[in-house]
Amino acid sequence: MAVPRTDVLHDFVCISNRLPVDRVLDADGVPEWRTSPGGLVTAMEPVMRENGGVWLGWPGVPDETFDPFTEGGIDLVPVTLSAQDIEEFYEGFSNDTIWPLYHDVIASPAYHREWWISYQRVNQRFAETAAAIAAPEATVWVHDYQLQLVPRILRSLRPDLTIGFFNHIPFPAYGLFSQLPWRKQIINGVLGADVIGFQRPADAGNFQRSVRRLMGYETKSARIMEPQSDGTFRQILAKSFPISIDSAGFEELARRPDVQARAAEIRQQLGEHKTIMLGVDRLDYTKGIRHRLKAFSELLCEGRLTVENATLVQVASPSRERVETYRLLRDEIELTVGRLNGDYGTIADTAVHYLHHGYPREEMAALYLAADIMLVTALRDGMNLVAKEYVATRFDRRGVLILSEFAGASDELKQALLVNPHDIEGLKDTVMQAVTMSVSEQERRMRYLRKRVALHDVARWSRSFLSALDEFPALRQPAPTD
Ligand code: GDG
Repeated sequence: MAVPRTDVLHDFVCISNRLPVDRVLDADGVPEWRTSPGGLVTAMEPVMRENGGVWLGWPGVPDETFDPFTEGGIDLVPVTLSAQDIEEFYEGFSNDTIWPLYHDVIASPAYHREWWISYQRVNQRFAETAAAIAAPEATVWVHDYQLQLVPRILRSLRPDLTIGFFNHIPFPAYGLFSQLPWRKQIINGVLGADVIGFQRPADAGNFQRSVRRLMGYETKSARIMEPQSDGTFRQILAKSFPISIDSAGFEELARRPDVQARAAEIRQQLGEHKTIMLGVDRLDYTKGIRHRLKAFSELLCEGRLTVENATLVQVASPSRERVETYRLLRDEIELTVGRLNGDYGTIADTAVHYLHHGYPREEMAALYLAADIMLVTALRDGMNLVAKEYVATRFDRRGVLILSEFAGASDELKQALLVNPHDIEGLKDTVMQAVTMSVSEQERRMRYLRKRVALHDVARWSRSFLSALDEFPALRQPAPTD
């Protein structure tokens, strides 16, 4: 295994809570690293390859310390987290406080002071590690809601660095954000960055409003003016940089003969003549899986769809299984799927094919290719890469994307059938519109969608964020007081 050099400092450092690897046992029971799926990995993998640099994060194994290593061509620097850190910082503050709060309190956020203490401690550790491996005047790109205090700590340790922060999830309206007992500390933590990126303009707007309300700082369009002790202002850029996917890579995957053969096989196994609907989500309450199942079940109940002519494939990849809300959600979804299949299934036809697994990328692409209708019904979602992946895969210009207006992707993918997933009648009508959509309309919509996703890919996303950071030295000159 190649080992990145630790005796050299790095010009580019990417930091996220999780490294993009999992520790698995090989056939002989020997542990090895395997690249893991997920939104952030999908987005950052090509960026890291292009820019070189190191990725710093937790390798997914509690209480174990690992030396830096290289996997899938990316140099990785592991940060150690204890079992207690995982419980309090990760499962607690990150996923049971910030995650539900930032997703419009779809589930109730829990506020615990000991989780907050742990969050501060772990953020300090990440920042100190980054400070130790970054070259003079290096660029550091910090990712996501688990690490909102890192930019400020890093700035105080290493004022020479250029620091970017990207928030992959929504940023809530002030009326919700203001619930957080540590709201000022979080805003101040993020403001340590030079450039702060959000998925949607609305997220950036919400953040700026919180800055004005809580800190009293002035904002001028995308600029935030942070007063300094000498009477000058430090400028911070806070705006939207909508994330995307490796569009060409997805199309290439979809064009592979083995992937196409697999798509044909899936279609054949599910029933050639059926309308195949697909949902692909982490099993998360933000994704609107329950609303989707409700709409589908009512369509079956009303006879607008039958199990002979339609089926729903729901991939629900396991997620955050130690967090209580997620355990309850899983129980609820599985009960609903069981009922639905019991009520409407026959020996020959299954209403819902529920798959609680993670799959290789090839299988995901084959599923996208096999699906007539892709259902993205998130109640709140930063972007939703699945919507973009479906579009990128459909080089045949067939298929219909049903997309929630509460997913960031709806800002760009206007030719999808946009829905409010809370409106079950509206959702049902939209599903029926998709079922009956002519091939020519599918092609017309898909052509627009594909153009957008091809042009605005992940490389463009990272280039625009990194060039905003590159331009920053000029902005760092204190603005005169006027
Ligand atoms: C967060 C934000 C934002 C899923 N199951 C499997 C698998 N996946 C891949 C999908 C997709 C990714 O995981 C999921 O990305 P999403 O964007 O849909 O959602 P989150 O995980 O919640 O991501 C989100 C994103 O960060 C990026 O900024 O868009 O709003 O919540 O790429 O394909 N991949 C494989 N097997 C699976 O079983 N291989």
